[in-house]
Amino acid sequence: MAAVGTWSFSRPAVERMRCMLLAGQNATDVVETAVAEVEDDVDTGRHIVGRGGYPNFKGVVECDAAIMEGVPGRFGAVAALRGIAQPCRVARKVMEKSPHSLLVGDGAEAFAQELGFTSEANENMLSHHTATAYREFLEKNKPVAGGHDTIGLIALDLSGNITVGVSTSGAPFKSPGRVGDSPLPGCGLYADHTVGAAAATGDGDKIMCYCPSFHVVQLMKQGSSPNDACRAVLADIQRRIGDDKCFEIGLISLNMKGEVGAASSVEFPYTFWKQGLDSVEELVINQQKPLNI
Ligand code: SD4
Repeated sequence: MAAVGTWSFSRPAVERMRCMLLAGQNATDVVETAVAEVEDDVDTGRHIVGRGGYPNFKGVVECDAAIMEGVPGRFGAVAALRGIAQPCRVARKVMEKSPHSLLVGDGAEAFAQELGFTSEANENMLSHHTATAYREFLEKNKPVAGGHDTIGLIALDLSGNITVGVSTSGAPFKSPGRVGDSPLPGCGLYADHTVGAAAATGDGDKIMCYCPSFHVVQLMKQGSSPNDACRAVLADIQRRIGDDKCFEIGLISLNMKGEVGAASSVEFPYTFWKQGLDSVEELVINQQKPLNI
């Protein structure tokens, strides 16, 4: 059993996953529940996840979320979804109840409503902070400083099931309809029950050009440790585009032995727990210099 999450703010979510895994719960329930709690809370995953996320440039919060099990073909996602506080739960329903794998915009919202989710007014999706930030953006064209806070969580349960989930409100003040890497399989997340799983966070418009989560899992399949796989994928991107031009990307991974790995082009804290540890731990990856491998 093991659990890992992106950024420092994932600590309570990883703690939640630890408790659920120790209680024998299934990896998908664990990931869905932990992601959904972050989504619905305006103060956790501040400003970039679910309720309380930054809106698009029209002032509307639009969320991307996905869930993928290690079992072949088990993937569901939603993108540019409005008015639903827990998009990851809708993504799971797409995986389980829809003949499709990815639903977007109005179609995703209609699907959620059919399954009993409540659509909320946009003002309920904004927090005091994000509503103020949006007004400042309109009045002074003031961009948001920093703030990459997509939640990515991976869980490996007692029975050896692995599941990865991601959720984000995406780039602050993005174009309406903009979709990032998070709901795209291979880009924001990937899982293969023979190997392990990976998730990405950072500049999704760039990340999606490199399928880094798929690449990490493929390297693990060829024998790399989770850490080496993440580092090699980042090094490959840096080599291809030039180290000084590398965009923001953080990667986490977990293999079926419960080993955790990460790499990042920026300072990147991540949190994890594995069987044998008494509590959730946090490690900080410092910006990875290009590797000659
Ligand atoms: C996106 N990758 O939509 C997401 C944003 C993110 O931490 O990861 N922020 O581009």
